[in-house]
Parts: sequence; C-alpha cells; structure tokens
Amino acid sequence: MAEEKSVDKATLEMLAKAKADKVSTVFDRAEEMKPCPIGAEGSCCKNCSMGPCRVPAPKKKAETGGEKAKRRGVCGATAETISARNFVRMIAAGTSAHSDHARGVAELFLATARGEVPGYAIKDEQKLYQVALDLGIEIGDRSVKEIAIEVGEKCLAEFGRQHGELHFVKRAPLKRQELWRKLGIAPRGIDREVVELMHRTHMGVDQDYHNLLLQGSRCALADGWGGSMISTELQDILFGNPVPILGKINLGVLKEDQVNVVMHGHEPLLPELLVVASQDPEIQAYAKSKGAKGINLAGMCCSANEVLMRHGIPVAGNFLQQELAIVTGAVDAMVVDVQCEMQSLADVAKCYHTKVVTTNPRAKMQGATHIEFDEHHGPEVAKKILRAAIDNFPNRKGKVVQIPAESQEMIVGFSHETINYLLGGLFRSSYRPLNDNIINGRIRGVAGVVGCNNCRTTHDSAHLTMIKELIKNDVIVLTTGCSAMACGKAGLLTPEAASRYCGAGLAEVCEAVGIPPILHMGACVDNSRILMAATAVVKDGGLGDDISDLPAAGAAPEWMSEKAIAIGQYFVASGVFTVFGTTFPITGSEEMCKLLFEEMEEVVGGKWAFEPDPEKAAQLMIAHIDKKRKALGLDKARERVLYDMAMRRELDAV
Ligand code: NFS
Repeated sequence: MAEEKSVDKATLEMLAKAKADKVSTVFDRAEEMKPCPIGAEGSCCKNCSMGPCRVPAPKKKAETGGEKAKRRGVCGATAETISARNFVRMIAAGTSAHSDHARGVAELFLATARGEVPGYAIKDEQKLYQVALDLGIEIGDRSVKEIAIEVGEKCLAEFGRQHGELHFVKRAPLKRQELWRKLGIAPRGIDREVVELMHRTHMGVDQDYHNLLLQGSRCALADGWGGSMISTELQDILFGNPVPILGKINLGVLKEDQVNVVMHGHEPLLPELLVVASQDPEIQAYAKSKGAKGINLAGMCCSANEVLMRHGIPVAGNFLQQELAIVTGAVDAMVVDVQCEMQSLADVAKCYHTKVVTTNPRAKMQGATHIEFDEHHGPEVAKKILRAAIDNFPNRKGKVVQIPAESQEMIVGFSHETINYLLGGLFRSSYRPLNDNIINGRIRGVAGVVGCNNCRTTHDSAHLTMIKELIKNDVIVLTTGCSAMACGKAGLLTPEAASRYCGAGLAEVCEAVGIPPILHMGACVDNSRILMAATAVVKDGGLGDDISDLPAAGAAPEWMSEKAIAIGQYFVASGVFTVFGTTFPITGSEEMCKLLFEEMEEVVGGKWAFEPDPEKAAQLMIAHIDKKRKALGLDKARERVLYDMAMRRELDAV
C-alpha cells in the first residue's frame, strides 16, 4: 500500500510518478530485499576470514534444551562480544563521519583566518570570542585575525591530540566531567578514540563487552563534545550563528520556470558559496540567456538545514525524498558533497535530464559528473557548477515536469544562543524562564527528537506521532536533521502549532514567547547545540546538578545511519535516556540488551531503550521525565491547591 510508505503527500505523488516512469526507488528496493535478520540484531561477525560467524539468539528456550549453551564464533567470541564489537564499530564510523566533516571545517576556518581563501570571512566575532574563551585563548587587545588563527589551530589540534582531554569537555556540567574522568572515558583526541576503537574490535583484542562499551562511550563523546561541536561552533563563526528565520519546505519549492539546483549532503562549505554565486548578476544573466527566469537553490538532507538556518534557502525534502526530487523532472543539477547520498541517484538521474554533480574527493559516484570543490578557488568552482546546471536547463524542454504542490512555511534557526536570548530577553539572556516553567510545571520536560528517515518504517510517520504525543503532554521538543524536516513539512514548526497540538501549559509558554513548540536547531552535527542547551539548563539552577538530573529524554524514531548510533551513545554517556525506533543492532544478545537498556544507567546516568511504536516510545520518554521530576521534588508542584473559605480565613489570621 502506497500510504504505508509515507505520510507525506508530495512523496506519495512522486512515488506514483516513479512507478509510472518505471524508476526504481529506495522504497521499491526495500520491498525487494528483506533485511538479514541475523545482521539486523547484531549477531554476525565478519571481522576475520575464519567467519563470517553467525550467532543468532535462539528462537525458543526449548531449542537450547533448557540449559543455555553459550553461542560462540569460531575464535570463541561470545554473542555479546560480537554484538558489542559491531555496535561500537558503528559508533566509530558515525564519529568519523561527523569528525571528518569537522576537520574540513577547521581547515577551512584556519585558511580563512589566515586570509588564504577567497569568498570566506569571519562573520560572527561575538561567537569567536566565546569559543576562544572556552579554548583558553587570551583575548586582550589581540586582533580578530590573531584570535581566529589560534582558535583554528587549537580546534585542528583536537583531532590528533594524544593526551589530556578535548577542550570542550570542560563545557559539560562539573559533575559530568568528574564522572567521565572517574570512568576513564573523557575523550583524549578525536582520531585517537576512533583508532583505538577500531583496534579493540579487531579479532582477538578486547573481549569484554563492558569494556568495549566504555571505549564506545569515549569515542562517542569525542563526537558530541568534540567533532560535532567543533563543526557547529566554527561554522557559526564563519557563516553566522543562526537566528529565527522563515523557511519553506517540501518538493513544491522547486520551480518550473527556473534552473533548480538541489544541494545535498552535509558540509555547508560549498553551499555557502553557491548561495552567493546564485545572486551574481553574471550568473543570473546566463540563466536568463538559456530561457530560465532565474536560479532556484534548494537543499536536501543536512546541507539543506545549514543553508536554511542561515539564509532561509528552501528545503526540497529529507533523506527519503532525494531520489524523488529528481523524479519531478525539474532538477537541473543535484550537487552532492558527503554523507547520506544514495548511489541510486546516478541511476535515477539517467531516466531524467538531471545532472548529478559530486564535489568532494572523498565521495565520488559512478555515473556522476565530478567538479571538485577546492576552497582556494571556491567562488569560481561555485560558478562553474551553476553554469553546468544552467547549461542543462534547456535539456528539460519537451520532457514531463511534475512538481507537487506541497510546500510549507516554517520558522527555523534556534541555536542555543538564540533560545537563551528569546527566553531571557536582551537584558536578561538566560535559560531562567525555561527552568522556571519546568519547575512550575507548565513545561513538563524537554525532549530532543532527531535523526533520519528509514524506508523500513512509514516515512516521517514515527517522527510526527512521537512529537505530537510529546507536545500534547507539555514536553517541549528540540529537533535537528531529517526529523526537523518531517516537522516542517507537517506544519509543526510554526507558532500556530502551539495552540493546535500542545497541552495547555506548553501552549501558554509558546504563545507568551512567540515560539513554536518544536525548535529546529539545525543539522545533525548541531545535536551538539542540544548538549549545550542541556548544560545551560543545569547551570541555571533548580533542576539538579547534572544532565542526568534533568527531566529530559532523547529519541531517533526513524534512525538508519551509523551517525545516529554515535549520537545516541553520546547522549546516553552524557546522562540522557534515549529511545530508538525501527530496529536495534544488539537485540541478538541478552547481555548487551541488559547492559544498554538497564545497567548503563547506573554507570553513566543515561541509558538506551528500543521501542518501534512511536507512541509507546513517547510514553517511555514521558515516564522518564516524570521520574526525574519526582526525584527533583517537582511532581508536587504540578498539583494545584484550591483554597476554600476556611483555608483563606486561616491564611488571613496569620
Ligand atoms: Ni543525520 Fe543529516 Fe538525515 Fe540521518 Fe542523514 S541527513 S546527518 S544521518 S538521514 S538525519
């Protein structure tokens, strides 16, 4: 049934078109290829050539003859060791993705600070000073250039650092830092933690699943409080700290009479220049010379979130819509950088006139045109790409173009600093009003709902069901990535959503401040903003002294990428209860389930949960929030005392 594939009308319309055009999409391939059940539960080891060894969970107790025989691989590795190795390797891969992105940003940042790259500048000096202070850099009367160079050098050194701790560890609440140190999981260097994890998961090294998970946590923390945070901070300084801005989302943002260029991927370095180049009179004139009314830039996946938050560039769609953008027949070029790009794009593009342009030496694709992004000639490369798209526009002539009508307005751009300002006002910038509203019970708690789409569940559905359930129960939601886009398409990122979907308490707060009940905080690397927001709430007081004390929870109901596992683990290791949907890659091992779903809370104050039903998952989060409220003594604050006459007289008598 088509409706089971997506809750988004534009997606369904394009799926029907793809079918008519005989184009295979991710949705079709998911039907044709069922997932391997042994791999899905994490019970397959292929780390050496004596295997692959499969150690699936026995279906029924009876099959084991009552007594539980230990399932082992050829080398003797137990099911839990295999499961833990697979899991932490996902963390290593996810951390690498975010951090290699961050390294690229840090390199560009340093080159910008040194004045070596045209087209880039330090845009947000205020944030530069803030980050410099956190890195222990002296400001005094030094020039912006000097400070920026030192910031760039220090950030770049975080990757290859061998000893000590990453600088941003010190941003976490003190109690959290102490816990990490006590457990030996305060990350030293970003690359070091990834390499050590790869070493320890090699055949015959670390055979203790508890120990593997500790290094998994250390590596994940090197992502959240390292790589991802460096990406966010340096991108903000280079391109501007996001502030609330009006945006538009869904395939309806494509324009029939303009050159449509979709920027897809994760790194904003090139998209920032494409935005500038698209406004160049020479490029505009060139587009007109080919019969187009102009150039229409649109984003896809997290590159979209980056330029949406900072420039209001419209978003064509989230992860599962990438092929469908091409199916409209209206995309003249899809420009990709790194991550979350399906290889099928090149095949789909063959059925239409679309040119797929790869731009990064780390991510090439057969069948695509490669125009390499070189930051030393950034503006020129950007123009070259746009010219290629414009040259392709006339090839659309005579072909069927069908752009869905759906496009939805949304308010985005809630960086941690912006929330601070919006809530506290210019003279009293702080999270105090949020804390007060949590304490008085108008806001029950905070949830971070983030992550991907997954073709094994109905597109966008789990995000929307979970988030509606949360806000109905007065839980304010912070969102990023493809989850944020699902909310945008469904009209949830508007102030009006408050009165429509929220419980009375949350609606009242949102209406007073004029914000949506779901705050779009950016791309997936910007989950580091959520860590900063949580820390700010702790530091403001009244809600305990660690992130694990907060009435807060995290979720990725439609996750699919290894990056999501890295994010989940750094949330858990930062003290957050985190629920994932779809499938969970350790369910083949009882011991690993016990460790991640129960015991971990004792160790780091946060734990995982797996619940594919988004409504039930939301209820788990709410139950956790209530548990934390109770521990803080806030459960009583929700009960209102109504005074009767006798009580009033008593009060008057005092
Ligand atoms: Ni995050 Fe963003 Fe989307 Fe998932 Fe992919 S685009 S980085 S990984 S699919 S949310």
